[in-house]
Amino acid sequence: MRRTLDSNPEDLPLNISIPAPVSAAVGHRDMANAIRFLAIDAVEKAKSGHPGMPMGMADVVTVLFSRFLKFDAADPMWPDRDRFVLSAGHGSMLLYALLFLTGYDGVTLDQLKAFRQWQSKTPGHPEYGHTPGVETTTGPLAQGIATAVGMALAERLSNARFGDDLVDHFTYVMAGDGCLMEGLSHEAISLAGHLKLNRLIVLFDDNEISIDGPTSLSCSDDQLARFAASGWSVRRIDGHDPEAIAIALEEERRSNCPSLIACRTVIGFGSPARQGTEKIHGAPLGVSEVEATRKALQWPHPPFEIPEAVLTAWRAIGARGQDAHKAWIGRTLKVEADVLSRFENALNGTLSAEYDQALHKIRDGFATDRPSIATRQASQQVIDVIAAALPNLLGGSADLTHSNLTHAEVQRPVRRGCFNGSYIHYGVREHGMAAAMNGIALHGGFIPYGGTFLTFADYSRPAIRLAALMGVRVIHVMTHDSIGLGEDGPTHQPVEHLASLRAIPNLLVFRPADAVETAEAWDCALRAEKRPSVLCLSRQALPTFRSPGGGRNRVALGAYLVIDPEDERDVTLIATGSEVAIALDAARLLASDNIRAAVVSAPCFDLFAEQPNEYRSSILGSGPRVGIEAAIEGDWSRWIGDSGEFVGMNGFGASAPANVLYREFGITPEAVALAALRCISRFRMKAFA
Ligand SMILES: Cc1ncc(C[n+]2csc(CCOP(=O)(O)OP(=O)(O)O)c2C)c(N)n1
Repeated sequence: MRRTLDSNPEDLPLNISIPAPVSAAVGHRDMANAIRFLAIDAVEKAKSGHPGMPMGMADVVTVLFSRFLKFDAADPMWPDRDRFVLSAGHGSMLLYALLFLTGYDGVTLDQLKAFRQWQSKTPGHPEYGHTPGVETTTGPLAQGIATAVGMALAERLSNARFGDDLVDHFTYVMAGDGCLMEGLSHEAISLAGHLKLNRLIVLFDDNEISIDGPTSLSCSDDQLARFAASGWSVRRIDGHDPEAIAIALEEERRSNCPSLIACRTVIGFGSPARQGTEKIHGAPLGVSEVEATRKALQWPHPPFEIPEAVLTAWRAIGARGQDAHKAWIGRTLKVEADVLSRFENALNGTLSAEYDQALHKIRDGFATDRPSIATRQASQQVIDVIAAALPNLLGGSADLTHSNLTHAEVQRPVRRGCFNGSYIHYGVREHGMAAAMNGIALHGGFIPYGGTFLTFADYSRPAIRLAALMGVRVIHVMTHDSIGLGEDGPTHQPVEHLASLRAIPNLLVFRPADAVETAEAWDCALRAEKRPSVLCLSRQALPTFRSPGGGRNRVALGAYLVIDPEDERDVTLIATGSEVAIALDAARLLASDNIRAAVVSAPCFDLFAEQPNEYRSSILGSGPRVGIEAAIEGDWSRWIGDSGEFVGMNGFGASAPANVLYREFGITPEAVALAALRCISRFRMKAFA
């Protein structure tokens, strides 16, 4: 697998021909310098940013975009385009310069001049959905490479379903030393190598510099050996030699496994005083050094001025893919109507009519049968029926399939060379799984879900946060959601996780209380096209309290009344998940003392917060309130107010059977009833005062 080829043309197999440079009129040097100086000038104007990486990698991306990348700047969302992921997101000006030069709509010279400014299309780091041509949000190092693994996997999965005519593209990643130092990169590299994702090519900006100085300060890894050990095809080239870059790309595109091309570059290439040092990583060059760099690189043009011939050549590159694009459209017209409609439905993430029926049927079945099962088991039953109705549902787990209960009967495993399966064994790689799911969702064609224990949400949190920031539909199935998991003890018992996940904007955190709510939570998550979701599910069995009738999805309201005393209520008990049953028992205890308690199930704080004020007030009531959740209090005061009480955890859990833990930590119907009485009396005292 390991190659020592130094990109000597004589080493090439005879049948390989390398695409020629696109423009005969303009040389490679000027094409690459256009990128360098747009980056230099934009950083200079913004007085902040990272010029070093774009200056160093300009030669590599010039060759990639001009001779290899399949794209059509006029249609950034063409499904069969190659993906280009800038994992080293701090070098965002590299990408913005390319998008401007190749002619992406809206990425104008004025936008480059507004680099890093309020509401510009050129924010500090690339943001998906904000700038056309940006395939994923990057900046947190290694997220890009790990997301790209998901994209490359989605490409193979789609290809297996729809064939070469519709799906046949590469995913290119530009990653730096920082990306490869991050632990996440290991999970990503390992998974990609295992699955032999041969359409994935990583261009490593092998400049041996990071912020603190030479990478030798902190890292001695032999990156080529490391990737090779994970089953990658690897090589090192001179990243400033266009022909070496072209040969490497051409060869690696034919590899039967993922490829790493370590491009030995000089950071800040062309800056006489700073190149090759950390000084050029993340600071403007300054007027005199910019001048010196212009001279050194023979680029006499004023800031932001691209000579017409150079711009024309770059624009031709932006249009180079139009023929391939047209040919692809032609092929789509030739495929059978039902294949095309399946393809379109997959790309649009459509929920089929069969899905609607299946979901309603199982939800109503739960309401009628009222099973006493764990919500993870209810989820398993939901997945079983919806997977059969949703061909674009893509399951998986980080090696906890049998605990998360995430595998549907109809799902066959995805394996290397066998991509028509729909269940991914992500291995013990929670972070890699979460990032790959982002890539799968961004690529399109699938709705990914993946399982782990809720306590390990911490391992995947950075990728979950990015999913929320990007607004992509990925579904995290996180089971064993409280001390209710019992004997595994405090390492496995989440206490702060609900609060910390709820703190992420644009993330839906569901904690269903019974089988019916579990089905409804799945429905909400699947319909949330622009938001990720976390389904927090119990290990232990919970009674079903919802009854048949009323087709309305109550979970979609975020919170609703389970017990609604007909007259005035004395107190409102608000609970989530497994604690709703405790609240219901507490209400019964209070009723025996003639205290009228309303019980609210609040499976999703985020959705409840979005309801109109009147609805929220009608649910919460105007009297005293008690919140119950086997977790730390977090921002429960939002719902219970200053005079409310919270019954939950104050610290970590412990190892014991669940019922013992609930008793010892005081999360019982009796404790809730007492808290309610205290609240009521405080409330009345206040009223009299
Ligand atoms: C997870 C994460 N940690 C830290 C940073 C801050 N940071 C941005 S770039 C960088 C150094 C990256 O070095 P390298 O990849 O070699 O980039 P180069 O210096 O070659 O541009 C760091 C630490 C970050 N963006 N993401």
